[in-house]
Amino acid sequence: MGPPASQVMKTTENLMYIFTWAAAPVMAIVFAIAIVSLSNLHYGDNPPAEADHAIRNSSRSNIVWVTVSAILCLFAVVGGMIVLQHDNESILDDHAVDINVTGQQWVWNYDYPRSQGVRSEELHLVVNKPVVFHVTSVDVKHSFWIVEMGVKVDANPGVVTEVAVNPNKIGTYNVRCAELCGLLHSYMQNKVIVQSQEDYDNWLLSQPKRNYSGDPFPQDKGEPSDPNNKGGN
Ligand SMILES: [Cu+2]
Repeated sequence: MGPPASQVMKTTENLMYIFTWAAAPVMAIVFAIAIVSLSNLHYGDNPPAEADHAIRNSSRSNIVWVTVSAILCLFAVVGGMIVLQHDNESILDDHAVDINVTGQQWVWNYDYPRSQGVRSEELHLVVNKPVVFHVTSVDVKHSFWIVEMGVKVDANPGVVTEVAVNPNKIGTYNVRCAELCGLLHSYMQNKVIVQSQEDYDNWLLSQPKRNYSGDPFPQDKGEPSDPNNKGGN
């Protein structure tokens, strides 16, 4: 995976680093106890009497154990909520761009509302402009995943799910399907191009228009027999 291409992914990555380092001493203690227990360094063939459980019977060590666990859990919950809050901010942003995402075995298609019906198989986004994805599927369950942006949401037939992100780095990234959806599931991937507003506008102008009104979801799914359908590539 390349470097993070959104603040959400950056924060998620930081959170993972923090948890890895926080978990490292716990792992060290567990391994140390396991090694001592499995070796002859311990009590050997003469274990102590059953009543001799200095740690299990100590209320002080129990209090410390419960308090530390609670603080770590609370930290995980609050950290996760802060990360997810970034998504919500993008959804509520008035300047957010809406893009309809349709999964089908085994491609992703993108429709750009207010573009007179531009549809692409390669996702184009504007740098530093929040985008809200309206995601659905025309056949089985898929999962829309922009790897480097930390975006992942189910694509279910008959339902529109939403997810938002603010791409903050110009470049080319990856979309994958994250839900096993049939034979060619592993090939269900394409590129995301994050570009400047100017490049994006030029790209949009250069695309064939299908002249659909820009409703949230077109009834026309682009059947090959439709003479007006020059979308896709
Ligand atoms: Cu899929």
